[in-house]
Amino acid sequence: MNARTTRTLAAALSLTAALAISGCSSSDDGSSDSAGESAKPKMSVSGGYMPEPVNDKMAGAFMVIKNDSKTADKLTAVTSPLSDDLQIHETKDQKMQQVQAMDVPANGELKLERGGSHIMLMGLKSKPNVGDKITVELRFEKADPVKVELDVKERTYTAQNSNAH
Ligand SMILES: [Cu+2]
Repeated sequence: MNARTTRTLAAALSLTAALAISGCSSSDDGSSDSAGESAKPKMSVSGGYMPEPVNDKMAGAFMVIKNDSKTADKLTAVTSPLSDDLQIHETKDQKMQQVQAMDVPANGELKLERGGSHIMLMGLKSKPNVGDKITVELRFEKADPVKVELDVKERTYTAQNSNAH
């Protein structure tokens, strides 16, 4: 009588243990796919160019910066071997003014184009000529920095995707 009771009890205990283990392992499965939310935005740049500047005092740089992520970001600084003073300019009432940062919307783009927002290089170390390539590095609030090579184009050149045509 005693032995049978013990065996039944043991069986009941091991059943409980099995349930507890399977319950535990099934709750583990759900936590593997939560990486997307806090992912860093990633930028891609296209159509970068610099119109050949008149002299070595200043030059403009134009491009389209695309943010393919769900996280909004900001362009905060630009550097280049050609100049120690790169500025981010916006154009308001046909006058340009320096800003500290410029939005790159989530799943959107920041267009730097003639007559609009652009990058300005001040006090050039040499005067670029048509055919040269200029390297600039874009810094963002969240995304990793992006190095871009700009083609130096004729003074009147405008990117094909602009409204000027
Ligand atoms: Cu400017």
